[in-house]
Amino acid sequence: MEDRNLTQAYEHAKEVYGGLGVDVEKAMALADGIAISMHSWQGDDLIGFDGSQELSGGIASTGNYIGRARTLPELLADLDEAMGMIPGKLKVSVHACQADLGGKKIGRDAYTVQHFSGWIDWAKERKIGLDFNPTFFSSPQMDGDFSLSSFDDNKRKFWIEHGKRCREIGEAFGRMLGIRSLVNYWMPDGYKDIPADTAARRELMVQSLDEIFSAPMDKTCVAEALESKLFGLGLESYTAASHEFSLGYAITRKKIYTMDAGHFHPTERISAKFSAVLQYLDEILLHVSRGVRWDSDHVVIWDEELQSMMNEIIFNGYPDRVNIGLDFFDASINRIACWVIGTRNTRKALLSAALNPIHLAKDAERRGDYTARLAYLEEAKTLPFSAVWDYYCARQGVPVGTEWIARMKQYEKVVLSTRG
Ligand code: RNT
Ligand code: ZN
Repeated sequence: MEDRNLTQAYEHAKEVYGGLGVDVEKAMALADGIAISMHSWQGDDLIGFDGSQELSGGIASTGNYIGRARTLPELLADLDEAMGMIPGKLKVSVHACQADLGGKKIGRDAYTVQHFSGWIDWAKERKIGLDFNPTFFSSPQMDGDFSLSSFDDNKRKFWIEHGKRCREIGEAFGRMLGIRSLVNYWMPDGYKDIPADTAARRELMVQSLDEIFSAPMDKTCVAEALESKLFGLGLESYTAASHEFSLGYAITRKKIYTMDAGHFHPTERISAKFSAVLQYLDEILLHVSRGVRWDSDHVVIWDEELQSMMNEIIFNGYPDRVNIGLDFFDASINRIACWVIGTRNTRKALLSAALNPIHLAKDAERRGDYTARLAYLEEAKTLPFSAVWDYYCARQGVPVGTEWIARMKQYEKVVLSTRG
């Protein structure tokens, strides 16, 4: 903390916030301690290392920027580089297709924690937790775009086994790292055009999920989440695991419900839904993303919706019930920068929420004084937030402001540009 300007600006901000009844130190500690689960697949365009060549399942990563991580060591090095520029508590979310099979041909129905030992060693050294995701796409075992609701008994069974393996791997992650692992189930299963039978697939999907989750697991090590979706590319007319389907499943089976910011109609905002679904669920998982006109998974920027999401978590006291995961993938710009921008922004929005003197607006609301409520909400937007953010970054030993850009460019020159 040598920069005197930084410290002076911080001291001033502390006074301003203090005058409004906000304890800046407490706010920084709160925002710093909330885990953000960084999605590993920003680094490899979701190609993985288990032999799949291109993405299926109605999702897409567009762009051809240099430096895609082609191996696990490359991906881990890139994650390290990004994490050195991001303040606060992190986890990393791994996809099953990122297994390290050591050149062997192994089906996804036979993956074990051994195929992720490289991930575990890496996470252990950094004292971070790992979340996990089955990969129900990009595989010759898919029945078109169907997995758990395939009418083909063999294919469906294959994917059920994959689903079981993934919980086992998650449980092992949790046990070995001492931090609970969240395993997020997302299946693309759906139709491009109008189905004749909308029930059959969903009945199979419920049966398959129930079978996957039938074995008892240590809840302190693993928890499972189910992600809903409106539609995917080429799957416009019908998605088996729709919102109502997944929410109902999560409530009745005591699972976590995953809400992806890009999975709803463009005018819907998931931030508006947290306090509704949390009346019935213990926990939810967020996939923080940014859809531009469709579920395009653009890099998360500090926009109104990101701030609203983090406000909902902080203002309602939900840090222990809302798990924050990121889910975006842009291959058209430097992938390290994508992680840094999106994750720093999420942390920034958390800190901004924690610093908001929301008690003033809440008190006004209780009194029925909606004029004062609006005034407080608006004045909060121009409080000296950036002075606290910069100070916080400096104190956590990560670059302040634009400093990280030169570092990212240097890594691109020395490391990324050498990749074929
Ligand atoms: C797809 C879902 C899902 C994936 C990840 C990679 O629309 O959002 O979460 O993005 O599994
Ligand atoms: Zn998602």
